[in-house]
Amino acid sequence: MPMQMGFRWYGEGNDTIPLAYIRQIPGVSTIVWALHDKQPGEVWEIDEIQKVKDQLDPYGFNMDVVESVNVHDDIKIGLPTRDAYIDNYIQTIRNLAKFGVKVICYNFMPIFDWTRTDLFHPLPDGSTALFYEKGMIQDDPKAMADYILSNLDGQTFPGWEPERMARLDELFEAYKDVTKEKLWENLKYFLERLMPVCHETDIKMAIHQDDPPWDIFGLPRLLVDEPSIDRFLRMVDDPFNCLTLCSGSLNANPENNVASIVRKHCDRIAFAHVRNLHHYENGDFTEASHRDCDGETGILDIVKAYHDCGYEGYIRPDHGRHIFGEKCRPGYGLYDRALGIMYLWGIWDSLDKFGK
Ligand code: DNO
Repeated sequence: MPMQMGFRWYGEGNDTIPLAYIRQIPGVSTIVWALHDKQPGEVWEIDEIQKVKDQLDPYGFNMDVVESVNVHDDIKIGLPTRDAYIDNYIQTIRNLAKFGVKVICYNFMPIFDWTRTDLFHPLPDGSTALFYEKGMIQDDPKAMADYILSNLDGQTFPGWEPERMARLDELFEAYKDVTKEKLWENLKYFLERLMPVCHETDIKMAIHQDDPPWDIFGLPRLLVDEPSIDRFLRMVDDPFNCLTLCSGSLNANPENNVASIVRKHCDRIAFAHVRNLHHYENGDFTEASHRDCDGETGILDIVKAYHDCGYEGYIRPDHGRHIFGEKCRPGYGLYDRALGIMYLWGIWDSLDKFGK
C-alpha cells in the first residue's frame, strides 16, 4: 500500500473549497477535518461527528485523520482541573473511534499555535504566501494576535480562538511558572492517561512539532529538533504515541534534517505534513511551492525517505501559496495544494516505477 493522501478541509460553511473539487484532485482518499467551533476541552459529540461523516460520504472520502483535537491550557499548565479535561479528551477519542478515526493530530504549544508575521506576503511570481519575519516576534504578543485575527475575516482558525486570544494577559500569567521541564512532565502525564484508550480504540495520538521550532514571547516550546523528538518518543515509548512530522515547522530551523528524522522514526510517524520553505540570510523565511528547488527544505529527500521506509501512513500537502487570484484561508487554498499533491505523487510514482 502506498502513502495515503489527505487534504485539509475546514468544514461546510467554514471553507471556500467544495468537496466536489477536492474529489477531482488525483489520489485523495482522506479529508483531514475537525469540529472547528469546539473550544479546547469540550467533548466532540456523536451527532456532531455524524454530520461531518454525512457530508464526506457522498464523495467517498474517509475521515481517518482529525487535525486537531486541541488540548486545553489547564492540561499544559498542569492545573488540578486537568483531569476533568483529560476525561473529556478520552470521551472524544471514544466518540471518534465509532467513526473509524485512526489518527488524532494535536500540538502541545503554550498559548499560540503556528505563528507568522505576514499571512499574504507578495512573492516575485505575483502570488502571496505565509511569511515569518524574525525581528517582528519579540515582545508584543497582543499585536501579533490582533494581526492574525484581523486577517481571518471571521473564519475560525484552530489555535487562534478569539475567546482565548481575548484572555492573553491571564494566559501569560497562568503559564509563568511553567518551565520547559514542567511542560515535558505535563505532556507525559497527558499521554500516559490516554495510551490505554488509544490501544483499546486503535487511535494513534500524533503530535505536531512547534511552529516555529523555538521559544516565542518567553513561552517554552518542546518539539523543535531531532533530539527533542527522540526524547518525546522515548518518554512514552508506545506505538500509539506518534508524530505528525511537519517538514515546514521543523525546517524553519535550517539545521533540522527532516529526511533523517523520517528514516530514524518512520514507524512512529502516523501523519506527514509536507511543505517547502525558502530561507533568507537574516533568519526570515517564506513558504514556497512544493517543488524541491523552490526552497531549501529538501522535499525530494524527504519523500524518498518515506518511500524507502515503505511508509503507509497518512500524508498531506501543507500550506500552499495563494495563486490564480484565489481568495482563501491563509495557506489553505485549493490550487497550490493541488499542485503540491501532484508533485508528491510524481515523486512517489517515479520511485515506484523506476526504483531507487
Ligand atoms: C498550521 C497547522 C497547525 C497544526 C496544529 C496541530 O497550518 O499545521 O495549526 O494543525 O499545530 O495541532
